[in-house]
Amino acid sequence: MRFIKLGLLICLLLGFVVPMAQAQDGGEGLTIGFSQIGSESAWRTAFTEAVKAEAEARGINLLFSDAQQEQENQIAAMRAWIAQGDVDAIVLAPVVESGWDDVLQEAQDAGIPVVIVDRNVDSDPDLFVTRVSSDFVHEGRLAAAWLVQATSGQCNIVELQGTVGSAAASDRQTGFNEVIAMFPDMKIIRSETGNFVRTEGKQVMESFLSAEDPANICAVWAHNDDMAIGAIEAIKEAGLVPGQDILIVSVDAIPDIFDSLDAGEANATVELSPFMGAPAFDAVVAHLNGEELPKWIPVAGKLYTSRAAYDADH
Ligand code: GZL
Repeated sequence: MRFIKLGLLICLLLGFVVPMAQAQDGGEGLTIGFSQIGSESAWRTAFTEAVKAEAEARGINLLFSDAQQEQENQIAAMRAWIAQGDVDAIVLAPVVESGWDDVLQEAQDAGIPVVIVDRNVDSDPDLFVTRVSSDFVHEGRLAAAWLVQATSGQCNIVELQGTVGSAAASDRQTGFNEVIAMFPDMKIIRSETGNFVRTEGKQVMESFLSAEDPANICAVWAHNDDMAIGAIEAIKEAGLVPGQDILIVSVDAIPDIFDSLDAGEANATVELSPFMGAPAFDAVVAHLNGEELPKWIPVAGKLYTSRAAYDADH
């Protein structure tokens, strides 16, 4: 025993440092908790499936939690993973921006790195490794710029907002409003949340059509395609022609919106890639291997007016 201690002492004196456990390139063998918001939209479901498939392909042991749109469920899942003691990292898709400081601090205190995906948190950036997401403000700008050119800068717009308090909703609104503010005859005349949900988008659109003379509504700006498709149903049931009587612009580029675009019932959608699992897992591996990472890893998306144009890019 004495010789072992002496050997260790010599190693330490000679500067041999036992290397930290290095994560394999793709993350094989890691246990990662993925806290997902829910399944409120077709895009969210596609995002979940893409992350699970990526984890499977990499040999990552993915612990998955569907929070059913409740922040408290996300926090509970994270706390369970922290307590479990063998979770190497957490990937968090936060439902809203605020209320994450404590659990992020607890994860950091437990030595568990957190990567944010998709929506943002308003916590101190030192509390998470990085954020993988699209640029929501840019998405709003693209949608508004398209509508300005489609209407020559004259349009009364009704807005279907996403989840109140979410970065996706507030930032898309910011970007859209920045652009239309340059055009005095581009006006938002009604705005209400449909929570990114198709049925709620339809219900809110029905209320807009009751409250306004439909002839006074030039366009729908929906923060996601699911609510846009709900609005299309409401417009048709009101005897109007979506895509012509009332223009439709939204975000996500889900398969169903391309059916509407090609039927002439919608006009434009801004792509939001669901494939954020790979950059998120790469960030976990890089961090575990001691690499410095930027605080934001952007995922790009373009505006499309047809499936053919989208397919030409993918
Ligand atoms: C935005 C994302 C939004 C999608 C919706 O990145 O958080 O949430 O646009 C989803 O479809 O509900």
